[in-house]
Amino acid sequence: MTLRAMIDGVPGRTILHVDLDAFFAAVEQRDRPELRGRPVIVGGGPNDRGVVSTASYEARRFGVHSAMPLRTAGRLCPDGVFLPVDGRKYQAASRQVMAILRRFTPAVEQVSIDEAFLDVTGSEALFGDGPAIARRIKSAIQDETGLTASVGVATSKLVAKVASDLRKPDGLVVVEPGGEPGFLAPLSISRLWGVGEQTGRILGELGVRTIGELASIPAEVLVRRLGRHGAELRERALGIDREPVSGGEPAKSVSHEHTFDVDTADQEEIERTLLALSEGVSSRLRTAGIRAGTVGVKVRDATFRTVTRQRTLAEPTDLTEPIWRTALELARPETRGIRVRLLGVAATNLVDREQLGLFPEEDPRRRRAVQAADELRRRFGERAVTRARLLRRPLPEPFERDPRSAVEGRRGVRGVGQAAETGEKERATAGSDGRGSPVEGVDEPPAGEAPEPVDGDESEPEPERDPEP
Ligand code: TTP
Ligand code: MG
Ligand code: MG
Repeated sequence: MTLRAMIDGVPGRTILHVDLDAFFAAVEQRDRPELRGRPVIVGGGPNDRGVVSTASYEARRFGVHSAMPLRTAGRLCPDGVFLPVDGRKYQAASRQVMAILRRFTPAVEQVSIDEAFLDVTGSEALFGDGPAIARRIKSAIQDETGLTASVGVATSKLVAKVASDLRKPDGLVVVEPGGEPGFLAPLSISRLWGVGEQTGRILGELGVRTIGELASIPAEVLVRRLGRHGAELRERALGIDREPVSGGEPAKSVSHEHTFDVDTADQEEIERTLLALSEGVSSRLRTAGIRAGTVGVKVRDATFRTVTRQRTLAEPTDLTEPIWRTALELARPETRGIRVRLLGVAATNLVDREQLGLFPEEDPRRRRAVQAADELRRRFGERAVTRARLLRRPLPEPFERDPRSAVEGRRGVRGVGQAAETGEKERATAGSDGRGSPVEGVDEPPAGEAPEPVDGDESEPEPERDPEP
């Protein structure tokens, strides 16, 4: 197939990639005008042990960049203004920006706290062509949030992303249809998706440094050295990427629910069940590489009166303990003195992996212990590693669970993918949650929503975009 034919095979799309400039630092400079024009480094103090989350463009001139140890940044830029991470403030700014983007198309795929793809193919009649929409978006973001964004406009996500990164800050780069291979050719292969350390090394051995050089290598050679990945890379080097902008929202909640075989007023049973549900939720969060900013509970009593409560955490988490603690605090006032039919725990306000590298609270030993537990679950299955240790034992204090400790009632546990609503009391339709055996004793998902898989260990993690071969 000729290149032209391959490109013609993709119906013409107009895709934007929008990425905020020096995001965390820009929010700080916006809120404290005395910091504008100064080197600002977000992540902690210059003597702290963590790493830099981001640096303002003024600080980047000193060689400071994301993921660099703060102490190195302190040496490189001793007059820099070092600030702690204020995740809540950045989340609020991020939400504001994403809302602006959704005014231009419903097809907004947020890929991290400060960036998103937009498919504006259908919006052009309303708002003008791709470059016009990009300009409108940039000025709306500037006017309404005081932040600057860089935007790439192209026919694919791949090329739009490369383009948005090319003239930062405050950039606007438009790649005309058909101009993709020429646009990419002089750029370093490190700008392509799927070129990590290993692939980069192999390509280096082939003498390939630029995307143009990559495109000129015969496909057979690339396939011999890199397998199927080699063929994909070559397509990418030519600017071919058919991946759609996923219009829908990313997963909004992870939740597990349990319907008791017999309504219960036993606080200990209720609290243990909340632990099991919290563990299921946290395990799923870890599998997906996300954390929850908000925890909710659902309590349904014997008369089908349903109460939901939710609370935002001080810091997003994917650990059982803080989820369980919050669930207990929320559920206790609602379960006191009533017979409980159903309990649910939901994690909402989800933040993604890219944001996770950043929050410096991480204790690496604890993280390793949790990962070991997850690994055991994956290898042996939930039930093989979780025996009935908790059963008929006093309820332990909240803690991050030992991988071998038990979660009882697992088989009745199932999520319905439903976010908790703040403080709302609703009356459910009687009979909507018929019960029986643990497996059948599961709530019907609301119409149109698929039930989530039983237990975290059975849900496969999303494949990485471009696993190294
Ligand atoms: P980026 O968009 O990668 O970086 P940036 O917005 O700071 O700068 P640029 O102008 O180059 O886009 O990441 C967005 C935010 O995510 C960033 O402001 C801080 C956070 N972050 C980290 O905390 N650690 C990291 O290693 C990276 C890459 C980002
Ligand atoms: Mg950015
Ligand atoms: Mg970004």
